[in-house]
Amino acid sequence: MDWSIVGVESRITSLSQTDSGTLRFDVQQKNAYDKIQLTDKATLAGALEVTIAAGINLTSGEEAQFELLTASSVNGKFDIDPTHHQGLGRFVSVGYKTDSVLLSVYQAKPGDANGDGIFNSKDLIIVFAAGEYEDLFADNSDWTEGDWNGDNEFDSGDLVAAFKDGSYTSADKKVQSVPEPSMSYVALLALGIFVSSCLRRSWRKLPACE
Ligand SMILES: [Ca+2]
Ligand SMILES: [Ca+2]
Ligand SMILES: [Ca+2]
Ligand SMILES: [Ca+2]
Repeated sequence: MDWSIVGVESRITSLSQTDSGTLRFDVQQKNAYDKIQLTDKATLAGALEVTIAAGINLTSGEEAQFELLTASSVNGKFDIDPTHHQGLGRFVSVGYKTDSVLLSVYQAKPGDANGDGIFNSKDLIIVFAAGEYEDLFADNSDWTEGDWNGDNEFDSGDLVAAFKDGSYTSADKKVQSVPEPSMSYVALLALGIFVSSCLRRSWRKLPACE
């Protein structure tokens, strides 16, 4: 199924997708996107493709949800769905409910490398493990590898941008009210720069920091 313009498809009552089938949706704006409304059941098995227009500008930390499909019941899942990082901190995921399929588009805050809604030590571990901090290769880092200011490099400018944003938390999971940071911005920035300079020392075979 494919539409050149966005719209609601409600002429069909049920849907049975095969393994080789592909459902394509366009998301043009927060309130303008393709949707399938079924009165009977939906069976999913193939691929889901979603084209999201650049024009749906989300602010930092904002999540938009799109109800792509509603049915009396949703059985199965797509074999292939667009759950991934799309670039520049935009994370897309697909959620399945008993009677609907939801697409979530989330604009992560600087520092939130894995797009789980919080910036914590896990994100720092992820980006330093990627090993691209001030490396010798040009334009080789994306958001999940520490580039939080969009210049395709992971360097001190990204740590500054992330800690300045002030969303760092010691919490392990996203909670409704984000707790106050347990350390000050300055202390965390110093820690980040210390860690990164240690990593660079060990990379350059200089004595590592004790
Ligand atoms: Ca995170
Ligand atoms: Ca680089
Ligand atoms: Ca990379
Ligand atoms: Ca950068």
